[in-house]
Amino acid sequence: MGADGHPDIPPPGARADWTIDQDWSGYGAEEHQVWVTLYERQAALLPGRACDPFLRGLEALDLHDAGIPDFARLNGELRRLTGWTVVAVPGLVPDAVFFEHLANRRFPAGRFIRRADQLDYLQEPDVFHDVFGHVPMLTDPVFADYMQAYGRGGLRALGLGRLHNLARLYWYTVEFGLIEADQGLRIFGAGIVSSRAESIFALDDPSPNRLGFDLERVMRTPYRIDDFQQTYFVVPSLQALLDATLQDFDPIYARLARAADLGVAEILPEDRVYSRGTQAYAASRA
Ligand code: HBI
Ligand code: FE
Repeated sequence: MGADGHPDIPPPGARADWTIDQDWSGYGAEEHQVWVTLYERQAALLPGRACDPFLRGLEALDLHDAGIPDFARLNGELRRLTGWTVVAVPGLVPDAVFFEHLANRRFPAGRFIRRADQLDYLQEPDVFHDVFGHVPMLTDPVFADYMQAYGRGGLRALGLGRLHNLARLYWYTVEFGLIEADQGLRIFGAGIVSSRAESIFALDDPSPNRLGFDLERVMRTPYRIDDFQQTYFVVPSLQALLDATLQDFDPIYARLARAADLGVAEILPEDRVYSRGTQAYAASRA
């Protein structure tokens, strides 16, 4: 076992870098139908909620046609747009393997899809979360660079013992990020756009805090893996997010090593507050 609780060696049938063949022709009609159902739900919900780069990416990749996308076909277009590709993996892969792929502009995506009776429940990232949720943003050149920078940073953070801090950056941006658009707040996080309920909750519910993004502040903020977030962070632009990650993290990690974590729903005097959440939802679930 590695420090992250995953076995260090790939399962039988997977390559040394944990990739497998997608075996697109091996999907059954029921599996494709799960994709179509999820796709139609989200595609109806996201205009006016997801940010323009996501919606444009979804359009450009033409992801809906024949159910679960064929990665070989998808990669033709994605590679042309930003030099990223999608590779199939059996499920969660060890942190170092994950970062190595990202640092080389490869996004590891689960091959399997959730069952038709579990549309809203998911323990490990499946092909719908990974491809519908993550890949449209990878068509945006600035976001594409941000993900690669994160992969490189992940490899460094692992060596420095600060992965728990850096992982919060991924969580609150790549998975659960909001962005300020001309018309108001929009979603860019994959964990939100791939979830029907959170696509509504993250923008409309009075319960969560919505706070301005600050890199070091985000890295001090723990997160929920079991339920909707209690705090969402809002980036002013993807460029601002990329710029924040291009600075030297060493002094930040040095300060974080001495700083206490914040509460999941804490609001600091210096925070830019878009919404002060009631936390009523979180209280109802406690
Ligand atoms: N593996 N397939 C997969 N997908 C992920 O999102 C993922 C992973 N392994 C590690 C990981 N994420 C996280 O621990 C890092 O982002 C911190
Ligand atoms: Fe994800």
